[in-house]
Amino acid sequence: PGPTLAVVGATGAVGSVMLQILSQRADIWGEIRLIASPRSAGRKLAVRGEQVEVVALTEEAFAGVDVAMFDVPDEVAARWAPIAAAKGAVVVDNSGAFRMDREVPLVVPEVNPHAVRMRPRGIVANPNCTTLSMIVALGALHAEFGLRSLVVSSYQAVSGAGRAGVETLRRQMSLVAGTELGTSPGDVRRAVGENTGPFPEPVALNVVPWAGSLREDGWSSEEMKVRDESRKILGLPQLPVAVTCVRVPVLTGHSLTVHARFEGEVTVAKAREILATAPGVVLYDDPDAGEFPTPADVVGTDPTWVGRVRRALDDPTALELFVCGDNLRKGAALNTAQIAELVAAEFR
Ligand code: 2RA
Repeated sequence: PGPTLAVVGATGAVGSVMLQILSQRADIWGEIRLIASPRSAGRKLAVRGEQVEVVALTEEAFAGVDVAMFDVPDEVAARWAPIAAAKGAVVVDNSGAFRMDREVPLVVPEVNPHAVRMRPRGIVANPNCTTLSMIVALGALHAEFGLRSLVVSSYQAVSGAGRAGVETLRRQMSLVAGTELGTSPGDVRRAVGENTGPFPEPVALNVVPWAGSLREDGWSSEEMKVRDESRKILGLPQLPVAVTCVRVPVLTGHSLTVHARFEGEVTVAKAREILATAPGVVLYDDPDAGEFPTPADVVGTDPTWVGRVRRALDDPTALELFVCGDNLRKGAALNTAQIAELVAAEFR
């Protein structure tokens, strides 16, 4: 049998997608053990066509586990990932707890697969979904052109904030649907009420220029993640990166506009050739035919979709792109599964 896999956080928004992905990909695993908070223990969840009982997160739950995927909040990962690693599991962690740890590689299999082997703590980190939604396309362009700087704006779906984000948008949409709301200041806010869930403002009929928590000088944690993680994954520690993160009323599918400046002149033809052939990327870009990716069309798919490829009007070294991807799949569960598969290959 193959290596034993543990899925920690199996009942969460990303955990649920993980179980689907594990059921769809080539089955390389022996036992798949589902682990969650004691509250969820005893529930049965489907994986690989079988009902598997969820066990509570305890030290004993990691006995015999070769690879443990973690899809849990930062503080839970910070406490439990080292415990799982001490028990002998290689941890693939999707929280923010270890991403910038020098002794923890931050891996995107299409971009820096070699990094997975350098893991002195026994932990490999999975990037944040916003970084992941663009980095495969950017990595491919960087390999050819050499990236010099990035200016990025995100259009992030509510499922990035977990089940609470999805429930908040659904509830707010039901309150504003079929009304005349959105025509006078504050009418949407009054209609949806005080409780705006994980978001600082109403997200239905709105866009919210904020994701994450407050960091120095007005930056959000999400913006810092996109900058710091992009630098680490691409191996460009000084890369200038300017980011603005925005939440939009989309259930699943993060999008980004990207202004990427390179070492020398670029052409759209070459960029299109790279994007059309890069593993994990789909170029969908025919403005004549009105074709470009949107979250409503890419949700539930695996690739990074790229459209609106243009050369900057005022800078022949820069490209403008619109990038779109499923934040729960490549943005989270799929990349984690791909990393776990790289690790599992070492067991053969
Ligand atoms: C978000 N990227 O979309 C965050 C979650 N990891 O809220």
